[in-house]
Amino acid sequence: MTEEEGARRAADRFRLPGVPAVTGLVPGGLIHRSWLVEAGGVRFVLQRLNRSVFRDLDAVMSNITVVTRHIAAKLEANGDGDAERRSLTLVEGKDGSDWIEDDRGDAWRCTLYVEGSETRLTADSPDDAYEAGRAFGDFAQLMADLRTPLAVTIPGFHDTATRLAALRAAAATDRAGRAAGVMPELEVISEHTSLAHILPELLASGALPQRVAHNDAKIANVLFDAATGHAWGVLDLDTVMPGTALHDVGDLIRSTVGSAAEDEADPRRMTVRPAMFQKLVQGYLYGAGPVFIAAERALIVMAGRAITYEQAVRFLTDHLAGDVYYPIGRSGHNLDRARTQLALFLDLTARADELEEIVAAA
Ligand code: GN1
Ligand code: MG
Repeated sequence: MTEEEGARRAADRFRLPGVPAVTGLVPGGLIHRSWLVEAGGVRFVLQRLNRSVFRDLDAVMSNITVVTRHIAAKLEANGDGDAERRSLTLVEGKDGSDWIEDDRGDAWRCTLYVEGSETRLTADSPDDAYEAGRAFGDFAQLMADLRTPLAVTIPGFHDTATRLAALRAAAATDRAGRAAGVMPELEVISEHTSLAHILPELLASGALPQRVAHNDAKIANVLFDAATGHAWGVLDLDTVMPGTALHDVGDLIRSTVGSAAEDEADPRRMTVRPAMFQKLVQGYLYGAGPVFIAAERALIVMAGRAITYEQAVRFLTDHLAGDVYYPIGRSGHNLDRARTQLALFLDLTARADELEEIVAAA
């Protein structure tokens, strides 16, 4: 059975308004595999979920249900009837469940495809950066009064110290025989390990509020109106969990402010674009409003550096482990990703004062 046939059979098990046809792959995400499906003239996104990354799918799906219902209820209360575009709409399985398991043990879920939307891998203009910031700022504001506790679906997801320990272990084991080739990268990483502790310590001491964070706040997870460039909302709620808004601000900086894609093969092409940073911060502050407090604002630049650093650590770890977590499209792909993240991290660090001034004026 081909992968596409597997997808078609899985689609059959959801409550769709007609006989489903698989019309193509949805590119982008690194962890799941997604297809476009059409049924009864309506389009859907069908996803085969990565069960080794998300071990408790019931908890993941229950977090998503809690969050999407909360968003829909708030939008409705505000007289904003746009929930289908501004948030995810899950389609039930024929058995009433929110995800299904096929006879091979693969897990699937289905959501409504938002017609007229598009996604971007990076910001092409300062307007894109503003809109991405605003969409995630809105998300923080919408989540601020969510009282239902969310499950921790991946413990330590943004615990940079744990990520560093995994890198050290991967370098020591050197399973793929690649450690000798990444000494300069390991060196740079070890010069900045103190960054790993800042956010966790401030969270633990209560100096930073714990919030519902998206935790994968890259610009690729923003849903844009293809005609106007306006952002409708955010996608990919798999990692919504307790955390800090700064995890999201940091990931937005990582994915939006740089001049190249996260997997650019030539790290010299990755530099900071201050105009993008300015618009991103303005958009975020506008969306989040008073919910985002001064203690958080003071750490925006640091968060961008910390999350970019963490992502470099994660990509380098996977390179050393033999590319077992992030799928690769070419040899050395995870090394390219790690080097390009490090280049961005170093430029964010070199220009931190300039970026602090931009935050102060935003
Ligand atoms: C993964 O699968 P995707 O593209 O949504 C990863 C994120 C990384 C991101 C880097 C569960 O996200 O943490 O920041 O790749 N998701 C998980 O592009 O590990
Ligand atoms: Mg994700």
